[in-house]
Amino acid sequence: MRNFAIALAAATLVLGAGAGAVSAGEYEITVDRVGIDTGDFTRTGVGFNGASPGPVLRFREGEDVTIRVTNNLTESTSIHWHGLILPYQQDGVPGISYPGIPAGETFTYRFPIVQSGTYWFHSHTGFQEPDGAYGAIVIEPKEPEPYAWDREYVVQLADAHPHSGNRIMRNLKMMPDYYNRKQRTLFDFLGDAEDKGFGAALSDRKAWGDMRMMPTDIEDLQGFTPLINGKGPAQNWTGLFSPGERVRLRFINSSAMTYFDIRIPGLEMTVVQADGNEVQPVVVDEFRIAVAETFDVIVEPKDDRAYTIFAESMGRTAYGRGTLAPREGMASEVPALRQAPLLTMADMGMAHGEHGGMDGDMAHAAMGHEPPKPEAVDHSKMDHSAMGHDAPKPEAMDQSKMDHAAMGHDAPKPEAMDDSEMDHAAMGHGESEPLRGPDPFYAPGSGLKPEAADGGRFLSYADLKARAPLYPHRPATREIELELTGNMERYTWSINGVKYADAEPIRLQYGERVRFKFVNTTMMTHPMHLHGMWSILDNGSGEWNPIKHVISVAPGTTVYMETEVDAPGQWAFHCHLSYHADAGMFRKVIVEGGPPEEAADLAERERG
Ligand SMILES: [Cu+2]
Repeated sequence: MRNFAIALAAATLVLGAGAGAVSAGEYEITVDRVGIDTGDFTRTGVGFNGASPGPVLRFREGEDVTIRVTNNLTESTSIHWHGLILPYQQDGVPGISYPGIPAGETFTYRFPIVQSGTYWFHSHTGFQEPDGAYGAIVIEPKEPEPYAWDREYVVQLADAHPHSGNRIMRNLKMMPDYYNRKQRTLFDFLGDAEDKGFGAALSDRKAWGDMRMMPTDIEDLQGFTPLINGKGPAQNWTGLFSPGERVRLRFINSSAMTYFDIRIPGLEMTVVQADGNEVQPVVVDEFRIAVAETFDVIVEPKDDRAYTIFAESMGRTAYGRGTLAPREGMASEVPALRQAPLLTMADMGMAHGEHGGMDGDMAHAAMGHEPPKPEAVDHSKMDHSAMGHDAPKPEAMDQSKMDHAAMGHDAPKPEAMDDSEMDHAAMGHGESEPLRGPDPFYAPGSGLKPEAADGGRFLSYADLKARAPLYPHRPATREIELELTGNMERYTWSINGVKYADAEPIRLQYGERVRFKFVNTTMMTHPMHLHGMWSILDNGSGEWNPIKHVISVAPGTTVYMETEVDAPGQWAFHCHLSYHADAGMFRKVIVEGGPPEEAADLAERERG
């Protein structure tokens, strides 16, 4: 096992002086059984070129790459190039792009590199990615970037778990709170009763109980060890610098399930790219990175001392830790985990923010709408526009709560967010810290809204503005509403109440611009990832809306993104939490039309 750790360290340290490194355009990758040593536990997993994480692939914008992937496993595999714009047959999703790579076989990917920035690659087969099959991609741009740095490091995060992905999914299906170690206790309840009064505490408790959810359900997979470039906190991945240098850190969250809040005590971070695309620089003290997102930041450590890279999981159950230091072997203080946040009724879309929120009884009545009720899942078979209106079926209703139910009727459609749409259109245009309003990407009154540990600035989606628009700004040609749905009791996750296996593909027309409306009626945060085309996050910046490949949607919120439909073929569109995607929060997208030869190829593929 030790040898694996060393090989892995060597693999991830092939960066540093790497800016300008030669890319031959031809790559060989093997998919292998590998040993993983996190410092807390060792296990076998899946890796690339004999290690997990796999190599850092360095491409150059404008080159054509050929990548031969040989499967040394005894099962099928695949590699998906996350965030890369490429022909759909090269996208690497079994059952959508191609059949996958059978055991013992080699598949050759060929595609042009038409973009630059920080991305990553991972298996799209089963739970190979949570089991360790991921690596980083750095693409050097044709034109120099508009900022300078002296050295750079990939900082790739993961949430290694002692259990295999298959075992985790079996356990979650059997007992959805199997990995939730933060369940509330009678002691917590008595604390609530003291704070809010016994009645309020009781009805609040009853509401959560009726949803089969708990206010601590922020991380439905706990017990993992966060890794930075394959190293656990005790193994302390270290990047070297000379005081006064500008260091570019390419953060990639390759976790299966875990969001991280990242800070480097003593250093400000200038965010220059999000998901591989240039943003107008924002100086922050801390930022949250959703599963599958990337953020590039530049730091300038001036002192001859070590700085801790601290990546605290959003549910505060674990942290990743690395170090920037002038010399090998140095370390700095490791902060304590902050107190775990608690979800509020607002995170369920139950509260109306400033309008005073709902008391426990009202919230309880409104619960009748919620997907967690088994019969609500059947809504999926109905027209989506009818959803949320027919839910209070008699059997699901406590008749005495009828009035409340009527009042709460539209609560799960958080129009509170429509207010914030207006708010954030007006905000985030560069005003100084004290003037910033509430973060529009969290429900008003949310327990999840992050704050910087040391009182500084926490990056919001509202802060992200493209440096230059990638597309001419134009109104969307149509809107598609996608409700993010789930049933925590049975560990099913879905879109519009329908899981992938039962869903029709989403059909888009080549050349249109589609506006997607995500309505999150679950109490979990979902990082939504559309393959093959850019996701333009509507954060109120109009033509400067940031261009991303993952859009994180917090509980109780409505978030919009737009897509220029410019890539014919079949694409995956899913929540990037591995166990949510597998449980059904996943769609196939078919882009019809486009250049004639592509259309013909697609037609043939659809005929099977
Ligand atoms: Cu999800």
